[in-house]
Amino acid sequence: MERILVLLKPDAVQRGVCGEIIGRLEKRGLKLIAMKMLIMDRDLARKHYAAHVDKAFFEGLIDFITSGPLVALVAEGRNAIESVRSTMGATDPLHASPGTIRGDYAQSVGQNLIHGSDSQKAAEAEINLFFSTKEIMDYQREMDKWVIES
Ligand code: IDP
Ligand code: MG
Repeated sequence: MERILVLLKPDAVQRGVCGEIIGRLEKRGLKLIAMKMLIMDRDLARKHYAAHVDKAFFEGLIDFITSGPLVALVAEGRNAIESVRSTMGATDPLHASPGTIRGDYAQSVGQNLIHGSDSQKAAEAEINLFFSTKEIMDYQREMDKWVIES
């Protein structure tokens, strides 16, 4: 099964929409296998966003993502990465379709509520940055037979 690291960014915590966002992922059928709240330090933030180090918005992004508590979680499912990223919507909320998290709740590219890994390789690296092996739960969910076609 595929895994993805999801962050409910500090704006999601401040705006009180974490439950709504997690609910949407759960209702999509994704299985939550790890979750915690933390404040990212700049070192972790720079590692997490290393791919963007040369972008003009990099320092602003690091300021924002370290500005307060966020929720980190790992979701699992068949095609979890595409499922989560299509539920998130486009990076710039102005171009995100209505019905997506960003399209329904966000206005600004720098405050777009949610992060989701964009590839299996990125997901593995990002999950390892936030979670130890023992923090990732291994359990069966009875409903999965009603979500995932065999
Ligand atoms: P993603 O979050 O949809 O995967 P990325 O291109 O990986 O988008 O960018 C990482 C984050 O950097 C975005 O979620 C957004 O918060 C921020 N970002 C991306 N492009 C811009 C920009 O043009 N200005 C300001 N912030 C940006
Ligand atoms: Mg990205």
